[in-house]
Amino acid sequence: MNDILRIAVQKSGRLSEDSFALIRECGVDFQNGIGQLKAQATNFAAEFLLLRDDDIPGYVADGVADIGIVGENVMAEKGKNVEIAHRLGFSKCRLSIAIPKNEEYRGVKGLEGKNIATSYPRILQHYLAENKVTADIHEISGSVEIAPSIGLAEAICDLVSSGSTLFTNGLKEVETIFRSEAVLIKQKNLPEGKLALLNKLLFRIKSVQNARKNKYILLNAPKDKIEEIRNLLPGMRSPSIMELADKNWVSMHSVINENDFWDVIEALRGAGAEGILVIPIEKMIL
Ligand code: PRT
Ligand code: ZN
Repeated sequence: MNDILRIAVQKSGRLSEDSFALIRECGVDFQNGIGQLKAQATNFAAEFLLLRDDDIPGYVADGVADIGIVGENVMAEKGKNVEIAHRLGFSKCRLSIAIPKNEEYRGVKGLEGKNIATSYPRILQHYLAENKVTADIHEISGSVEIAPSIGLAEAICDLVSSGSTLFTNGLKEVETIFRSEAVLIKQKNLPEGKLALLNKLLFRIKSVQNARKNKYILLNAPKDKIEEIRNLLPGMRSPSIMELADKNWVSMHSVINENDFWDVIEALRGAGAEGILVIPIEKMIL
């Protein structure tokens, strides 16, 4: 009774904006004042703990928070007893090994005996052990990219998204050892009441994600092209078809996936569809 779901979120950093946006799109409102470490949801049985991302897996494992939003890289590095409840698809990046760009890369075995600087010693060690390579791992907490140029290490292992930081520091990416995105993690043994709240939140998150991935489409079709156009529109079940004042035409409504959006639009035009309207979907309940 009167359970409250305690949700750990990065206070300020690369995960924060998307995390807060997702929570708000799920219809959960809260006041997030500057300097505040805790925020109460006003219309959902939840409380937010605003933390550094590195602390989130530990807080969830210890039960201080019930769930949390964190990069999968941090979850894997901390090695705490938590599990992924859902993948969130934002803050995508990769953990890669990089070496000075003028050096020849001789494969992972070529790293044998080298000094590698990283903030991710655990993931790196695991990768090297899998490849039967022994290297000297130097753990540093930031500015990993400058380590080779100041003579601290011969290679680095750091997060990469666009690759421009590596490029600026005269490095080249030679191995990707881990791919990451933001994940919703949970404590392993949540009591029933909290689990029910988590499931309620997950249902909303999935509806928001489905809506983001799909668009609502309306178009006019000549009656003799209905079958052809219908085959191009998968829809949730099948497209809705409505009569128009002009008896030779109908209006067709459906949902299309963002991934094949332009291909479908071109095929629809080719099949004789006209007046195509595409509208964002706010929530999509499957
Ligand atoms: O203060 P706090 O401890 O909470 O935050 P933080 O500074 O430790 O982390 P933050 O906010 O920088 O990143 C949080 C999470 O965002 C990471 O754990 C990743 O899951 C994710 N993420 C996604 C990234 C990047 N992309 C990213 N590009 N985290 C860091 N980077 C850095 C990287 O370390 C490197 O310095 O960006 C640089 C490389 O970027 P490109 O675009 O030049 O390749
Ligand atoms: Zn951090």
